[in-house]
Amino acid sequence: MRFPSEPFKIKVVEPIRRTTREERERLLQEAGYNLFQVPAESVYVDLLTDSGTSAMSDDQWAGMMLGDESYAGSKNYYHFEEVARSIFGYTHVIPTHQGRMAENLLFSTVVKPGMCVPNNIHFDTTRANIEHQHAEALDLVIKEAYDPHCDIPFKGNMDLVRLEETINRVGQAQIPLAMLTITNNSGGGQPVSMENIRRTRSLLNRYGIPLFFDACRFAENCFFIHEREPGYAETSILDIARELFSYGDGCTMSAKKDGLVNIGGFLSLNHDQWAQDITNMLILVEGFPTYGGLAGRDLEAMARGLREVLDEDYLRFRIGQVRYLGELLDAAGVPILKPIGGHAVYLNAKEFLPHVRRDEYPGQALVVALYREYGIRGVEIGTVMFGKTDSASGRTTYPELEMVRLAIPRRVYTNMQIAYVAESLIELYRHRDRIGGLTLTYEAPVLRHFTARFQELPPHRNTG
Ligand code: P61
Repeated sequence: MRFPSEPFKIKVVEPIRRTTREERERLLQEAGYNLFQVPAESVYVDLLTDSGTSAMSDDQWAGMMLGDESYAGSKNYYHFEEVARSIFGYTHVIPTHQGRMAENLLFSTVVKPGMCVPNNIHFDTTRANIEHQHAEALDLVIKEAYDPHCDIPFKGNMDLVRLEETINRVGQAQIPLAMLTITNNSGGGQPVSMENIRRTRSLLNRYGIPLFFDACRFAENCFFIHEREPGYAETSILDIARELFSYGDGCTMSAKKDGLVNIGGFLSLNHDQWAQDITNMLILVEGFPTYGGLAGRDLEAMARGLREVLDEDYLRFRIGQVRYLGELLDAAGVPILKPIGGHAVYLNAKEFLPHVRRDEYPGQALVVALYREYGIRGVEIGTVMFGKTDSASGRTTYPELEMVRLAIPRRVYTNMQIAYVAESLIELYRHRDRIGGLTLTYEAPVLRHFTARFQELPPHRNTG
């Protein structure tokens, strides 16, 4: 089957409300044309994120009823620890309320001012948490990752030549760890191959530098290895995951993605001294080590979710549903990033709206138009999220890619809703010349995309 059907049936439904175009127009104005500021109940299909938006299974909900809310030594922690060890294989398992806290604890413990942390591409919270330590977050993905048309199987791979150059340039003592984000979210949800991971590991070994995974979407990455990498077609997803993590020294995890939960995360690692320092900090800012900012029931749901996500039928459907949307769009000529990612389809906003100048935020303009016309919410992953304006010179640095991400929540939408999204976008693409750009009227100093405000520029301003 090219697009496998759902390997589940629906037991509970949440009604969604249709809104009128006038209502959406008003909401957009009130939100300063920032979709993060629009109430979710006024969104028809919400593709803002796949993070924390999964539908949990009946088994996970049943587990919630078995929550042991003891302050210390909750049985759910031990279950979660056992599951995490059986997949990731690292000695210490430290729960946190979500991914960025795992990042914060790790980096505040091991990263010192002036140091450098290479990654394929850092996600924005990872970058922000490293920069918060006055260190450099360096992106070293292979150059093909920046070509939206280059259709290769492992576009999330690390550029090993540049990694070695970096080590020689800054010195190994200045690199407390290197990271690999699997799949590479900011580069289009693209996987990293086992071979690249193995080679990254052996390069880092030569310099004694630890390797950590940003493991948010590890199961999706493992599925791509299963599907695409020679030698893994007969290997189970669990065994692929075990091999993959065996090349690392630890991982940070937002379980809101491939943990199939609405809240939760963790940090897992082998280094005893780091783990002790991190645990001391955890107690200060998050909670006791056997709950780490979560309820016992959340730990139970996470333990069960981590097992479920490795199911091959589930992953085949999951990756297939994202591919279904991507292929409908591609067949109609809508410009998307190739190949189609694991958790999302990424629209190429530069090609979708060639008449909107870069400094008029084509990605954000597309997000606004998609909501106004069809009630669909996507997220800009481009200049608003990653661009930087220098306050002294007023000059903006632009990221290489200008994208709109349509992230598909796990087990939430039916393929009819996905088809609605495709039809809407195909229609919007036909009328793309009616869409104008935006001007930025407010930005916060960090992670500006959450609270930025915009004004619309008149349509056709740049169409000549
Ligand atoms: C997302 F607009 N991702 O993709 P936390 N690493 C990676 C992530 O994808 C990630 C985190 C770490 C989100 C949520 C999100 O500005 C934004 O559990 C590869 O969210 O703390 C999160 O995990 C952090 C969306 C986060 C954003 C920050 O939609």
